[in-house]
Amino acid sequence: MYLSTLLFLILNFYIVAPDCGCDVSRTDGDEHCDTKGENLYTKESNELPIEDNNNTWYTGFEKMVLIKRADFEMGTNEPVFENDFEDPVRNVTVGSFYLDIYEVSNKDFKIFVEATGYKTEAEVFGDSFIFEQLITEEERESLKDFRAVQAPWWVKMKGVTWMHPEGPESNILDRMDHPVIHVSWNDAVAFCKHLGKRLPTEAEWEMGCRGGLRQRLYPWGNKLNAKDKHWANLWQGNFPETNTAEDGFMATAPVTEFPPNRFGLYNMAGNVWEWTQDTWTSNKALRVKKGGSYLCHRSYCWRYRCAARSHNTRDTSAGNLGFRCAANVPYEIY
Ligand SMILES: *[C@@H]1O[C@H](CO)[C@@H](O)[C@H](O)[C@H]1NC(C)=O
Ligand SMILES: *[C@@H]1O[C@H](CO)[C@@H](O)[C@H](O)[C@H]1NC(C)=O
Ligand SMILES: [Ca+2]
Ligand SMILES: [Ca+2]
Repeated sequence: MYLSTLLFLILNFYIVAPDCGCDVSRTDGDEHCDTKGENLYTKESNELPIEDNNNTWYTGFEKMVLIKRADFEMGTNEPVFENDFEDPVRNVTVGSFYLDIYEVSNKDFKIFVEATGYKTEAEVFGDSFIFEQLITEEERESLKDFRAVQAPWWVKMKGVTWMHPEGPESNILDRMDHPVIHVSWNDAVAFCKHLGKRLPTEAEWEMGCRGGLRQRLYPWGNKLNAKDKHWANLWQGNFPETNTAEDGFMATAPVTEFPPNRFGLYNMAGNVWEWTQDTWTSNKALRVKKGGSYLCHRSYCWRYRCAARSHNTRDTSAGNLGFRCAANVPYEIY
């Protein structure tokens, strides 16, 4: 009796324990079982003090936060995507800099365009990439020859621009506070430059994302849905068929949504991918983007981790790719 109970427990452990539903079916939409790194989660570790990283508002730039010079551990020793060069963990020293607390919004971008007459690359080229579920069946059918080979849910559509994110008939009037999308790396650089700012380096971006926490998966810690809440605008459901939008958003969310991290930064993970200055590790023609987007689901794009990274060419634009700016700190306050 005793032995059989013990056997039962052991068998059950070996059969059941490795299978929390993540390994067998990674598309079942169960986002609650992040096995990798979850063991690191404790309340205390998610409440580490941010030494030497006091949030201070700088009056020279609106809505930016000062991130003070510090070392931080960049990357991960548990890379999820080997080809993304996420590993290893290494100490990187980042000098003091300012970072926008929000992704650049449509409203911000409109002010820039009105002041400068700037034309984005999507406007110049006449098209941009859009996620197929955001357009009609007829549009999808007519565009079937314009799909991205490795990601057939992306279609290149004519007339898609930051002002018309789902084609000429669409507009942004009811989402001026959402992140600007369909902007290329070159567009992002031009915007930041106009304000006396610049794109963050990848190290700056990742330091901001981590918000003073050491080696956590996300800006808020290791649990995706800590306290049974949604902390970022991601994808819930089976990608790419079903978006249940449990987090409240099918596509982009206002840049002010979801709780900020300890540095006061919003939507570092999710909502839209964000361009950085850096060139890609194995191809200098590509630029690094960080943070994942509202289309990211653990099953195929677990890239809303701070260590995760991806890339695009400098002239690429898409419906899930935006940016925020950084700025240098004047020497007096170093
Ligand atoms: C951060 O703020 C605390 C409390 O206000 C202060 O004691 C500390 O000196 C500050 N640290 C830095 C680096 O400014
Ligand atoms: C980074 O530096 C800290 C402080 O010196 C140290 O404790 C830690 O082990 C270092 N991490 C790595 C990956 O070298
Ligand atoms: Ca969502
Ligand atoms: Ca983001």
